[in-house]
Amino acid sequence: MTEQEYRCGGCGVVIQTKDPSQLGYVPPQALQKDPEELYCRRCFRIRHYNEIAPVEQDPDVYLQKLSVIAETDSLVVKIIDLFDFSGSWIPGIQRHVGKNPILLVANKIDLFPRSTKWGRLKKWLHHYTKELGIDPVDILLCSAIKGIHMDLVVEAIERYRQGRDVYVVGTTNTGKSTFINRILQDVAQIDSAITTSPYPGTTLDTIRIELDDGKAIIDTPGIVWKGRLSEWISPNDLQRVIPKQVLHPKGYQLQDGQTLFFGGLVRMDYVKGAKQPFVCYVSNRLYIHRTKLNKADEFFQKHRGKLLSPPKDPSQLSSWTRHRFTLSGKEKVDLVVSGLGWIACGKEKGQVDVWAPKGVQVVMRPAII
Ligand SMILES: Nc1nc2c(ncn2[C@@H]2O[C@H](COP(=O)(O)OP(=O)(O)OP(=O)(O)O)[C@@H](O)[C@H]2O)c(=O)[nH]1
Ligand SMILES: [Mg+2]
Repeated sequence: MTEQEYRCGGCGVVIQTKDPSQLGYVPPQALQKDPEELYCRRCFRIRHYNEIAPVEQDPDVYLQKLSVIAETDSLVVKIIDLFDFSGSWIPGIQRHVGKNPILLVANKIDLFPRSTKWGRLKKWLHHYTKELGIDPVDILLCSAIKGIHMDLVVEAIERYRQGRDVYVVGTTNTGKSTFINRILQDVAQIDSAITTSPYPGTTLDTIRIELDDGKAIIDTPGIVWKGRLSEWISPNDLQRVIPKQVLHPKGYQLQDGQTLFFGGLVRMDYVKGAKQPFVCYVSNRLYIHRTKLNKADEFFQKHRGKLLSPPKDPSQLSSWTRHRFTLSGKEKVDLVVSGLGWIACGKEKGQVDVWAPKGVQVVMRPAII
């Protein structure tokens, strides 16, 4: 057997012993150990030193890997990051997975405030999933990291897989590998087999974990979707943008002619309308600054990269594009900046401009909470 046939148990990449600067490197003596327990140098560093190891990915390669699923007979578990619902979708997922049933698992519920009405949220998910043209066999809510509702998820997987393989799919950073690790830990008492990290693009190839019945649960590399702000910012800045704790929403009563800055990443102008609340669901570590709209440009020029950070280095991000929204006053809506969070608006009529780096998705949706 050549060394090329070994794969890293942490990220799925092919193992090599020739070039320490390339992916998949292990020192030659490592090959003498159990090949099932090989971890590449990148995984070793992420796991033991929390090192940041971004890899430039070609989105098409990962989409091709996903398309293999269409030729199998399996259950597809699609992981959604509930904090970033719109950034969690793989466009045309049904095409990629063929006729295989999809079980939708909304992860990271631990970030949602305790007052969340879960029944209502589930209805919201059903509605949106339908609108996106997907008909999952079921929708479940969980937190892989905290182990919330994982028993129900495992039960549902057993029920729907009917003796077939299980593919776990999703965009980057939704928690697929954490989810599989949690299942392995709960069901087989195996400790953290797959590498996870706070940065997108951790898993590099499919990782197959055999089940007792000869079938497998398969981790897949996250699909890269550049509409998310989190795909554009540096790993250091990301630490202030991706929430780790339950969200403490910050509410502002705004008059028209007022502006909110979200660090130096995004800006929201309340252009026109009656006084109303705007509640921000973003990482607790992200600084929000309120100022007057007519002073906002000047304020930004003066404080960007300092008070208004992240980004620490403003030149890293593309310039802002304006997204204009009309609040109809009929229903409660959220303005979502993919990868950053959302702003729940009040029920007054109005006009809002959201400025976000070019390419980042900004949308309006009926309120999630
Ligand atoms: N708050 C919270 N964070 C989670 C949860 N599950 C995973 N995470 C975090 O999300 C980040 C990404 O987790 P991974 O498991 O590496 O995500 P992935 O989908 O495998 O990512 P790729 O391999 O890049 O596609 C890590 O920082 C995890 O700790 C959860 O239930 N709640
Ligand atoms: Mg992963």
